Amino acid sequence: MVSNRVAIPKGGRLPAGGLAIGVLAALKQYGGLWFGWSGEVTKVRRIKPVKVTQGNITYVTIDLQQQEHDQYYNGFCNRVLWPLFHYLPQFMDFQRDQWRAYQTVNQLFAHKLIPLLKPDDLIWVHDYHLMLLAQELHTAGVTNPMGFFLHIPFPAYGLLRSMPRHTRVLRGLCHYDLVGFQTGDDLLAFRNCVTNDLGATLIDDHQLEVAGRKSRAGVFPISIDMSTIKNAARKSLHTHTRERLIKSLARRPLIIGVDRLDYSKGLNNRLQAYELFLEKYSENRGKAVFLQIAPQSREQVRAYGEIQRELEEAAGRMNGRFAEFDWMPIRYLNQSFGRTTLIGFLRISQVGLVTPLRDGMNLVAKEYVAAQNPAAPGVLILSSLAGAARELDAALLVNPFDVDGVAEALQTALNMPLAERKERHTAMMDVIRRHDIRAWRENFVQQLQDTRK
Ligand code: ADQ
Repeated sequence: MVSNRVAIPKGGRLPAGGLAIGVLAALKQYGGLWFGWSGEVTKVRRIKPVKVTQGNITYVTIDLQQQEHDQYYNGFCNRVLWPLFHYLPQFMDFQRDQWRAYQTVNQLFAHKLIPLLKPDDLIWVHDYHLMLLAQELHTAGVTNPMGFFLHIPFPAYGLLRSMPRHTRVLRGLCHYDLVGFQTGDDLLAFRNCVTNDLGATLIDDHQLEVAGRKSRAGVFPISIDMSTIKNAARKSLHTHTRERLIKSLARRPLIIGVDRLDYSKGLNNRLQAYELFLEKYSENRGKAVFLQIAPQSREQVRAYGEIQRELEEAAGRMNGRFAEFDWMPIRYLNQSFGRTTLIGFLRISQVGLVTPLRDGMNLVAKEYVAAQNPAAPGVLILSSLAGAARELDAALLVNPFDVDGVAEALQTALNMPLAERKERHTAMMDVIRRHDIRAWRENFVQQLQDTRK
């Protein structure tokens, strides 16, 4: 496995990020090597990568230098690719130096990875940071099968064209033997882009050819490890944090949101919707409690600092406006929690509020469903613009830009009869059980192996 950042678990704690959680769950199954950035930014890079083995996984990491970190990671990755691929071009800020750094770091990864490769290795690369890696490895003569999985959405051609160097990125992607997406929409957009931009020939629904090189492209919706969530939910029943939260609620219904603090997660619109909900359905004042957990991420990118300030203001204003001496409408936390605690919080919430403006998949939506007590499940309110909505269509689907619609959905969710809650929950559990993290990994690896033929 290769990804920008390698997340070595420390004391049972994982970083708050879907990629790390998905990759780790998949690696644990059969073991393997995970290569990428250590998270350290140094003046002078250590010559030898650092190697750590835990159980059946070996983690090999390299450091980035300050300029690479600024221009590749904070620059081209998070100021260009991330906003554009999430259909939010207003946050895009392209600079040529950043593109050059993106190329250089992809080369660096190739260069450091090559000595670690064995002839029969399958190479599975993750996410938008490393779209040129296969090309670099090919240039260096590596012939192992190479697969790529995009964790975020793939934009429509009309939008992708607004990104300078998009043709180079598309060409880079076509060097992979297999390119995987979260949903059919992403795959369709990709096929459309490569035919329009590179003149690719579509051989069939899954194969394409560019400049004499054949690749496969398919849909592999990422999922969760159901047994891990179920165990965490069971363990959480005996935790002190759960008791404290229940006590603090004093039988009031809990609405929960759990997201990395990111403008793509629609937190501003979500807070507005909750405020409107309290305004319109005043019987919920003094009752409903909204717990929004949003650990900070990418603090060095300006847009993230701005959204953080906006959210603090919105939460403060709402509490100032509606709070009573013994009730606060919103509890807004920038903290990360251990898995058991977090899953325990999801389990006791009557409503899971997941309303990104765009999301590749959104694992929190699936975790919320899996964490519920089947005898009295809560209701998932889910953005129709999250990849997860393609599978979890038994959730209450909302458009996150329609603030009135989200406020209405909150009212519907809190008043939904038990029979309907159970019916929706069962339907969603059936999907998650059939397509869990194991299915994601096995389908991808099987298809990557098939490309050897
Ligand atoms: P993310 O954008 O990080 O992932 P998501 O899929 O929701 O989004 O995953 C977040 C993960 O971090 C979840 O497992 C969640 O439980 C955990 N988490 C969030 N906040 C936490 C907190 N405060 N404490 C502890 N854990 C926390 C990217 C894409 C998604 C895609 C995933 C996987 O943006 O669309 O679903 O990769 O492909």
